[in-house]
Amino acid sequence: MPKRPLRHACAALLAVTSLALTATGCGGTTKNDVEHDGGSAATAGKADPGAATKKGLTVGFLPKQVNNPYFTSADQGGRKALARLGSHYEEAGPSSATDTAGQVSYVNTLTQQQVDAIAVSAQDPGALCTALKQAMRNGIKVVTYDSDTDPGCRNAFVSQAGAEDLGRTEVRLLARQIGYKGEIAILSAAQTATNQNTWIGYMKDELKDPRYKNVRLVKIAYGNDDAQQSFQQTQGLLQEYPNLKGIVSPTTVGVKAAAQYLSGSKYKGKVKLTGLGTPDDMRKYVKNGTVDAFELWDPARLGDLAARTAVALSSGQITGRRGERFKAGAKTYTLGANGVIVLGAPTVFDAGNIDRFHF
Ligand code: RAM
Repeated sequence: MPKRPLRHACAALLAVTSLALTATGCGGTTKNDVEHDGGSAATAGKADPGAATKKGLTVGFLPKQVNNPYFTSADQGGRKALARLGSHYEEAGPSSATDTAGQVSYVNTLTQQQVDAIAVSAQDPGALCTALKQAMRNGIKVVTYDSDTDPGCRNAFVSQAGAEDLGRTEVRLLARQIGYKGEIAILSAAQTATNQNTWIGYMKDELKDPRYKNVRLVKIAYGNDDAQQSFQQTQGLLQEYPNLKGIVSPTTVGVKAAAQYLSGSKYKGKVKLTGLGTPDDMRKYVKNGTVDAFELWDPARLGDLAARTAVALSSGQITGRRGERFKAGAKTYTLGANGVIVLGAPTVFDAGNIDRFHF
């Protein structure tokens, strides 16, 4: 059965109810069906690394949150890459980083629109799975970027940096700044966010090392990638823990709000802050002595790689299995376990280099 009509039929059904779709197994016998590869949902059949790069594809970007400058940069990177490859870009997504139901309905909308691929940053590892599996059954390739789902719910994950490395380096940066002594807290994004929770897991593990024996993690607060909530959570942390020596905030929205609070308070320069921020957001706090150093990758390059991965999947150059290789611009990437593709190492920004970066 040809792909388009089938996908169309499925989409029509989807409009009625996604539960009915699960029961009918719509698309269950097509060659686009998915199989499990001990991890990622690899597409049946072999990858053909020499296959031509398809043009005229439509890739729908679904960020955690549309009005977050980090995702604006990331998705613009995706848009530019798709334009260069002769394909089309769309973006849809919720304005709140805790609107998981909203993300599910955007997956369903993109499925009904019969896009060729979806690039999604998931607010929650499991909540999108039914909808994403349905999309894959309809022949749509699914790439997660920035924040993953459970591996069986997508074909590949484009990770911003090694998750372990990010978690551990955040703790190392902060511990150095507080002289390896005192109470610290984490200001995270949404409580369900896959990426932040993975990094926090490695932060806790790093803290088990004897060199941190005098460092104590007293609280993990959640600002939900909302500027006001993150600001209030920072204020609350300082009220609850007056001896707090440092905060690590692995979210661009959180670290900016925490810097804003600290810089206008008596804690400026005394309570150390690090995390994952954009140079444009953090420049003034580095210059005014609130923040010594923080890190990030280039979000536009992450979006670029997510788009190129989506096109490589749709072109059959990769299927989502470990060891497959594909060319993205000038670089060749290899899929790791569970279909994970790592962008590269993050950059640490401080007063010495921040003016060289603009994003
Ligand atoms: C926020 C989001 C995003 C995360 C960055 C560091 O913008 O939570 O998922 O990767 O921060």
